Amino acid sequence: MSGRLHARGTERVHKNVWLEFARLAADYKAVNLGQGFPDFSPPEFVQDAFCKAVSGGHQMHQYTRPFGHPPLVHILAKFFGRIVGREIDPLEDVLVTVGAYQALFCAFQALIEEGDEVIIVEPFFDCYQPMVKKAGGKPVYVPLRPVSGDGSAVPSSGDWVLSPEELASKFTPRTKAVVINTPNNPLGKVYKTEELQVIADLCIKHDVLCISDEVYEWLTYDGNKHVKIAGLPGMWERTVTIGSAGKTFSATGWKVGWAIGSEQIIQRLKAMHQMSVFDCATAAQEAVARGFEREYELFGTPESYFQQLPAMLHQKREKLASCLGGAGLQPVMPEGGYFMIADTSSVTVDFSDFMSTDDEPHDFRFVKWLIKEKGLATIPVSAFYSPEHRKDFDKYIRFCFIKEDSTLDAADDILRTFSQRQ
Ligand code: IK2
Repeated sequence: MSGRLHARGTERVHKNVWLEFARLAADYKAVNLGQGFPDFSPPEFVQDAFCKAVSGGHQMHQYTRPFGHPPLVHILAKFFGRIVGREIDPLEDVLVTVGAYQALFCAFQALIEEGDEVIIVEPFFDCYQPMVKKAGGKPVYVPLRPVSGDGSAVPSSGDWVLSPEELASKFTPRTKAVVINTPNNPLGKVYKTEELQVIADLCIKHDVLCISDEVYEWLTYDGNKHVKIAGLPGMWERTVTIGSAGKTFSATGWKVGWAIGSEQIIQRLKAMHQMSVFDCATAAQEAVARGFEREYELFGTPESYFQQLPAMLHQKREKLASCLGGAGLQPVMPEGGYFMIADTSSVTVDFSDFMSTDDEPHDFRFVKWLIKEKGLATIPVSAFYSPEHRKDFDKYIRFCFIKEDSTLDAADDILRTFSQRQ
């Protein structure tokens, strides 16, 4: 096709890890620990709120306020204001989006210009890269690196750290933003205040933005606490914090997300939102608002879903880690989120009969083999890295553990065959 008939940055849309591996998982009817969504229902209080919304009169079936349904922006401002210890203006500082995904899209399109450099910490949720490029920006990558212990302890996502010197070396006069994701997908790392402070100091020193993807903010384990970089001194006015009701209330199909930040930044994102979707689904926003209102009242109590969900996931995390360990796939214990990566090095597989190309990274081949030969779907971790660092991390694959125990048991049955050798 003539170059005049399309725009740059749209050519590789079909090469998407989610499309590819969801299709394979479905074709092979695999036990699915691949894509990150629960295979159980959201809590009853939000389901009830949704039902009430759709049966409660005509307004819930019509457009609501374009930048966010009023009850939702009010409770988000109140909730997050309490966490970061500042007054958040519901009408100016909050934008409701079609999932966190659209919040990310609006942020990159609204804030990044041709030639801007954007520092992305690896591993990263894969859409950051094409979104930055589509906005005309240049992604600059800096990986979290595992610090090796003495081998006695179970590896943890906390062992993966950012070198302050390496990060500092990536800043140039063209740097516009730093993108972080805590708790991290796929690793599960929960950044500590000291680590965020290093990033914050550099953002302030170089006068750059921080885009902080916090969709797994309620899911932390072993006493690890999620910290919002927007709450650190000097960061509110330069940070966009992104969240997801899909991850918060186990309802990924509702596609409700948000961006929170200073009015000066959020008004730019609102412009992109207005040019793209304009308005989000009313009933879903109403249900999410009711969910947050309940959680606001119950915050910190055992009845809170924000306590119950991580408690349930903690058990699932232990279960999966023990299955993986038994199969010789050394897990990296996540401090947060609902994914676990595991090292495939000690499992020897003969790929020669597999429909993979020779230049394909090891983890892609491993996952294809696992789906086709063993009926277990996972995601290759090198998909969360830049081309320059992909090879260094292609021994890992990612498992999702927000699944029914019966699904985890089915995965365990498959993994047990590993210890009996392929
Ligand atoms: N940001 C991160 C870090 C995410 O993980 C997601 C959702 N991705 O989950 C798919 C997977 O990794 O298997 C998003 C943003 C997007 O969130 P939402 O669903 O609210 O658009």
